[in-house]
Amino acid sequence: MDKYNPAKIESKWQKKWEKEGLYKTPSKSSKNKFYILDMFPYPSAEGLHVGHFKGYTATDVIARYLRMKGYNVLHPMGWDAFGLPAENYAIRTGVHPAISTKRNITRIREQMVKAGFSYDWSKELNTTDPAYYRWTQWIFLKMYESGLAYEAKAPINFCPSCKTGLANEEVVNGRCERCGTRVYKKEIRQWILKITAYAERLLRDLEGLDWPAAIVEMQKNWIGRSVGAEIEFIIHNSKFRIRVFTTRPDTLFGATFMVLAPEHPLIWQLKDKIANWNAVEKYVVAAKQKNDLERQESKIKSGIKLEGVYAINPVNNSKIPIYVADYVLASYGTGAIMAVPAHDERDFEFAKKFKLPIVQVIKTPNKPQGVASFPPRRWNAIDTSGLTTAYEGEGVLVNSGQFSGLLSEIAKRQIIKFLENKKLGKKAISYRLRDWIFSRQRYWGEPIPILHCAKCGLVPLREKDLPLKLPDVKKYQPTGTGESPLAAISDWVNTTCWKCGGPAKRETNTMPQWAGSCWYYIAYVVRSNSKFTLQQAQGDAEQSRSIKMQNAKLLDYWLPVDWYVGGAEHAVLHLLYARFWHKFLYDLGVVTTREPFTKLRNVGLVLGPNGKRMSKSRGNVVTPDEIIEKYGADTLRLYECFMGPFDQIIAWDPASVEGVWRFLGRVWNLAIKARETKVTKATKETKDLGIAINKLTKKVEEDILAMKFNTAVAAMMEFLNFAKKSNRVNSNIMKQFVLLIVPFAPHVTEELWVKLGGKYSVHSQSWPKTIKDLTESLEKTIVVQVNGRLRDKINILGQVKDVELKDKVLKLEKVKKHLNGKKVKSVIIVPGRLVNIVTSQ
Ligand code: ANZ
Ligand code: ZN
Repeated sequence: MDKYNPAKIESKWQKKWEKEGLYKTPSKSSKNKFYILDMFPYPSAEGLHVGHFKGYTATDVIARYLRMKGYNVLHPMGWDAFGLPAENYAIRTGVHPAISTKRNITRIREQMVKAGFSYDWSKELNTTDPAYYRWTQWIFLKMYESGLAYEAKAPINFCPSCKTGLANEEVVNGRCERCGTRVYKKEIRQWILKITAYAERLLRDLEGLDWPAAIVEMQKNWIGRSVGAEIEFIIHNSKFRIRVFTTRPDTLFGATFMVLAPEHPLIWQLKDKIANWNAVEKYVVAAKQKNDLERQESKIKSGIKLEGVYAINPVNNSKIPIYVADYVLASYGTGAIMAVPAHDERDFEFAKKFKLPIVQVIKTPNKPQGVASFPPRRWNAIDTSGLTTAYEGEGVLVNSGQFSGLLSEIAKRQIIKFLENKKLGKKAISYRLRDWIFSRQRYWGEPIPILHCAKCGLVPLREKDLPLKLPDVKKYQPTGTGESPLAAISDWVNTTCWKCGGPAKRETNTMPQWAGSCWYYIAYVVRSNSKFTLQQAQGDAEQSRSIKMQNAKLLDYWLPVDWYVGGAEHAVLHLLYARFWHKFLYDLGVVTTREPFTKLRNVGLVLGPNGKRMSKSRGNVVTPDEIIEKYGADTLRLYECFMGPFDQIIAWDPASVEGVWRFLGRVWNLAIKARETKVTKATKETKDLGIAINKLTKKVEEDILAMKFNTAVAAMMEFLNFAKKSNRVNSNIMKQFVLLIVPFAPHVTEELWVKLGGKYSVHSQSWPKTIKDLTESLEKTIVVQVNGRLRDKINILGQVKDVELKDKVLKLEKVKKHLNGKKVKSVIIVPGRLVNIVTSQ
């Protein structure tokens, strides 16, 4: 008997699909569009494992389903190929990153093709391709023009092992995200992107997104918007003031001292007034060695008093001491605080250690909180004196002069008004988000298209000078001096300034690994052949306008990405950076949507068969190759779907793979049998089958859209068991069953579809409608008469249109014979039963 043999069918169909461009997305179409996107992978030397394929299978199922539903689906793939691993490999082996990257890409692309993913490979892109990074550089230049890219010497997180600076987002628990080494602060010249200029929009626009709540929450916290006040404290007997940011202006009467971050410039400005300068300087230098996390986490607060200087509390004119302590961060707010030990835990600890006064100014009100009235009512406080820890809640003000008795909510507003009148304060909003450190002292990244000219200063390259290509180097070793290996290539570094013609040097820092992924989803849309175009300003004006128009239309049609799928680890890195660039491109008028990704779903981790995270060193990596080799791609895909809820962490289970494989074999056998099965009479059994396939159609559809692939597959298995028990599965029912499996197992279904008499390709078929009239699913014998006399019989599957039936009947040999050249006057059709041809006599 004809047996299921994936090896015999899978590559055959893959080749045919590829040759015919079956999955090419027409860029122009009257259909509704759907853009479904995977986070593109880094082409690592190890290739991809079955964990990566879980997400790719999911999007492929959805893409295939939506094509069947009549959408024009964009489902592209590319390579996020700049980054440290290729460079580190080059350092070890001397193989140029471009070469190793290319090799890895070839291998991974092959893995994907073998899995039958329906990517439109004509749109494939690679972030290290100069034709691509030309536009990454272009966007950078536009940011520079807009004042959003700036150069600064700043203390940044530096990884001593990778010998490069890192963005805040790349530091996880005080360690380098990539290699786990403890980072420290190092002052180096940097390129920085002003992501903070978009803080408010990045926060606000999270509202409308269909994203996992956890990711939205992480972005919110990362942006960290706090509403409060900026308050100025005059330094007694000096022209200087200390500006602080506080979320609790209502506690101002309890501010009994002030603290400056060790990096605060005021410390140096006050040098002459500070009696204990030597000790202060020593403290300041030592504090800089710690990273932010160490500073914030340490339980025992260190610090030093600035002897001889005092600040004046603007509400009560009391003189309060000033300290330098490293629990205050230079990079948040204003880098200085008013310390309110009674109501802030960190200040409380500090005050206890340095024996500073703790004045309670907030207490629990004796009436429920939150009822505002005008004029404000005064409340009594419940007595809670004798604090053993800080009371951090809001409440009613005590010991606060004319503000005593007010609730925090109202007192905040009134104290701000009071300060405004004295020109010593105002309402303020502070963000935790910091500007994005955008330069890396490494080789394998996009060169930053800027010149340093002795005469003109910073000179951006002109658009026509792009792309600025990465030159070849011999040594990839990072220098560790804060300069990238590019600095050693003098004939690349030394150039002439296009503005003045004088000597200039190229910027030798490169862009971080995240740059290329900030706009790749746009690049898929504007790609034609090997070119990309965002806005073409050069050349013939007429032509440039038309390209612009064409692009605008494409971008308008395709964006935003409707559905984006990838790992959750990018919550505040890629997903925040890409939103930032998108908003910038929106402001430039390149894109017309505010957000890049409407719907986002995270794929759950796949663990090795032993329940541990897959890794080479643990030896528990399962590759798609070995599964495809043994069972075929359809089994791999179906198992990726079947293994469990999409977003959950699940261990690979070889026994279950086996089960899925057997299921496909049974589907095959049932289809072969169905070809031979004629069902002519409606019975209870056929009726039940009809009901079951209808139910299944609905279930699979709903489950695909809800990413409950596992329950969809389980329902298919159930249906199969039910169908197998009956001898009534004909090719019509079977074809519908096959159609439901198409998105999951595209190869075997193509083969069975053709075997069942379907028209190639099954991937051009529509998703089946649920069968309305159950008799539709039956094979019917139709009596053919000529002038009322029985001449022939034909078998018809499902519903056939009258014209087609008429056509078919008139072509029958026996009918032709009895017509005998006479003219057909009319054709009478009794649906599902009879056709009578009436001739003129
Ligand atoms: C006085 C005060 C009284 C504060 C009180 C809190 C409670 P969020 O909510 O995270 O924005 N702060 C401000 N700048 C700081 C810095 N550079 N390093 C460390 N701490 C800093 O936090 C705002 C609060 O964090 C501010 O409000 C300030 O302490 C502190 F009962 O000011 B508060
Ligand atoms: Zn110049």
